[in-house]
Amino acid sequence: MFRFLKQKFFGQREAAEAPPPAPDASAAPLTESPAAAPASASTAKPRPPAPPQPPSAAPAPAPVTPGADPMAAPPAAAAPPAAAAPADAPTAPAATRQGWLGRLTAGLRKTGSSLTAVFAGARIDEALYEELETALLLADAGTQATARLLEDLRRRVKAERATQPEQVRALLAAVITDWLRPLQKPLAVGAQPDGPTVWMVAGVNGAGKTTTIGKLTWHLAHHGATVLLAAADTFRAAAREQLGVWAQRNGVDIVSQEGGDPAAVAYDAVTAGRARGKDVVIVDTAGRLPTQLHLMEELRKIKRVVQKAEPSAPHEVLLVIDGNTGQNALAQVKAFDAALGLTGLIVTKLDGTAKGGVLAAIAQWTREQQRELPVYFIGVGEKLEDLQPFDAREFATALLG
Ligand SMILES: Nc1nc2c(ncn2[C@@H]2O[C@H](COP(=O)(O)OP(=O)(O)OP(=O)(O)O)[C@@H](O)[C@H]2O)c(=O)[nH]1
Ligand SMILES: [Mg+2]
Repeated sequence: MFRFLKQKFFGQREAAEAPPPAPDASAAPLTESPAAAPASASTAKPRPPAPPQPPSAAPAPAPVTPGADPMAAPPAAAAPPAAAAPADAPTAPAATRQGWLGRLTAGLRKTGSSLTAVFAGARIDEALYEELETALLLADAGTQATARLLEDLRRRVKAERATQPEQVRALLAAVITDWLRPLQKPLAVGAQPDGPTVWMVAGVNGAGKTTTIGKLTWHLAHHGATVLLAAADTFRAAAREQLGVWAQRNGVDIVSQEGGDPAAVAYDAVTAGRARGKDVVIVDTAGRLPTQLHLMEELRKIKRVVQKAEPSAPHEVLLVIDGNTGQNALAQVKAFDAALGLTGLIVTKLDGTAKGGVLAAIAQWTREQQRELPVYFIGVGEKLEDLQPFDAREFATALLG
């Protein structure tokens, strides 16, 4: 899920396999009333996360409660990771992963079934490619990505001498996997020698920013990372309270301020994060449309001020996109990137009516720009385990079966 780069995390795999900090946290839907949180808590510590194991700890003797940790790997038969290598946080156990994939598959079914329907009893002819073109365009893949995908498919069909539509379907899954693979990358924690890793999170209203931050915080805390949240959405009390609920639920610090300047909150948070020795500071920002120029300017200011607090920060500028936004998602990527210089994306709500093809369009855009813009996570629901790292092959499989 994450790529931990600091020495303190090496050997954290055992800690990550311990039961989660709160027994109900893994399954709790995010419908908790924001009113349950203190309005402007500076520190919320009712439920401290599981204490990290010392780096040299032997494999945890405590039994792993099946299903208790959505992110823990199955008990490892393999040796612990080498002390000198960066620690990749384990992925979910097979059962959880399966459930999550099921939700992704169900979410993408509309697109998937229209793509797979093309292969039902079809012959491999021009009509098949035309139908595939229509299905990909309807899935929001965009004209250029669609053309490139079909070009690659034709090439592979020829090279493989495929004669059955089923073979073409498998080849299309491989084509889509390869197309999306450049978007796949773990999110790094601790790349800089000292001070916290700072992530700034932006997006349009209701995209899922705060919820995603809450989920990320839980997963980070669960892997032994200390987190501080910055409620740089200072306009709405409900926004602060919503983040406060997450801070409380995860037992992490939050810097929040009634009214006031979002950039000042972000500055305070980064400074406090360093002073308190936190591993990660996550800055939540208010939703905004790229057309609201003064609000986009405010985002730029938050970024500048974060840089003042810590010259190497923000280490990630993440855009959260609602997967249901279709082609407009690409417009959002371009606009927020122009304003902020994005380093990564998180696509939420792929359990809804999202068609999924927009990831192909984003992959096309990153190729055109000759740059890297990973989709670090995708969200397929409101539970903690519904946020998972993006995996190109899984995604293509969910689309095409
Ligand atoms: N179905 C589904 N709902 C989600 C997902 N992620 C977030 N949500 C829901 O989307 C709604 C909006 O989420 P927020 O996290 O408040 O969105 P936001 O971007 O912080 O919103 P603003 O701060 O108002 O701009 C909430 O009801 C979340 O529970 C997801 O992956 N799937
Ligand atoms: Mg929010």
